[in-house]
Amino acid sequence: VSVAREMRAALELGGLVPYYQPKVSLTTGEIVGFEALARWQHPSRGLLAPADFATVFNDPEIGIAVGNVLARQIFADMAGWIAQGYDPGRVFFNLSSAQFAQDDLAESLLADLAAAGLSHDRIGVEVTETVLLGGHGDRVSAVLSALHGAGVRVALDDFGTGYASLTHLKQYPVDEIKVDRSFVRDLERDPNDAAIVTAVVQLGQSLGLDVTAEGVETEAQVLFLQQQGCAYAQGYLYSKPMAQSRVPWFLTNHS
Ligand code: G
Ligand code: G
Ligand code: MN
Ligand code: NA
Repeated sequence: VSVAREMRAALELGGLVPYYQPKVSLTTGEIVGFEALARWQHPSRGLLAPADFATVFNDPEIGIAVGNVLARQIFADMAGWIAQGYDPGRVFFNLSSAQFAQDDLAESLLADLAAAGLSHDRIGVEVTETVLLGGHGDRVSAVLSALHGAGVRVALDDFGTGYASLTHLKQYPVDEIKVDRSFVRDLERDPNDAAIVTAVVQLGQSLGLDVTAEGVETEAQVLFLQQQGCAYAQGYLYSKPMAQSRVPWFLTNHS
């Protein structure tokens, strides 16, 4: 059985679900939102992370459906939390290059958001440079401009690991950059990583972009990032990605 075929069944049965990793303000310590990350509750292999099924995101046959099913689930989860009196902040999710084959991607996401009763400032999208360089160049620009213009924030993911980063910051309506966790991991030991993180934070400040550090695992990393003026952090120090049902608990108990 091909992964794509198994995934088609999972989409119908609700086996593909978003998990949520909190994003924390490095100035106030408050939770400002979450990143949604796909997980597959596989009938025989257990809970799978994207490393085990990432090909489906870019499958031309089902990549669009995968993205739309996940987005609708994220909006439903958010509407549920809000109805229960919890404020999840702004929730970001990842867009794959296959999704940009959908010519009404921006309108479709905004319509799903409206159907869930959520305003545009509740969400953000993350794209990697690989997505920007993917096969749908003009549409990527148009879609991101439409979303950005509607109040959806646009984050450039895995920043520093791809090509032509600086050009992309001019060419696309980017609101935020996410420092890849490969630079954060060794920043206490590797002066080159520390220098790169410092430079990216300064670049963000100069261009008026928010900067989020990914993969934060230690208090020493937090201290360094705070000293540099990095605004936000995500990582295991705060929480691994969690199931939808745990988010209200996390929002209540995070101090
Ligand atoms: O959750 P995890 O840390 O294992 O994610 C691994 C990678 O998979 C990340 O780089 C992330 O960008 C990607 N990913 C996770 N969820 C999604 C998704 O819903 N859509 C796309 N396109 N990529 C995702
Ligand atoms: O590329 P993207 O940022 O979308 O994916 C984030 C990936 O990194 C997810 O697979 C997530 O599970 C993982 N991740 C998140 N926080 C940490 C962390 O603090 N340490 C490590 N090693 N991985 C992390
Ligand atoms: Mn991401
Ligand atoms: Na990343």
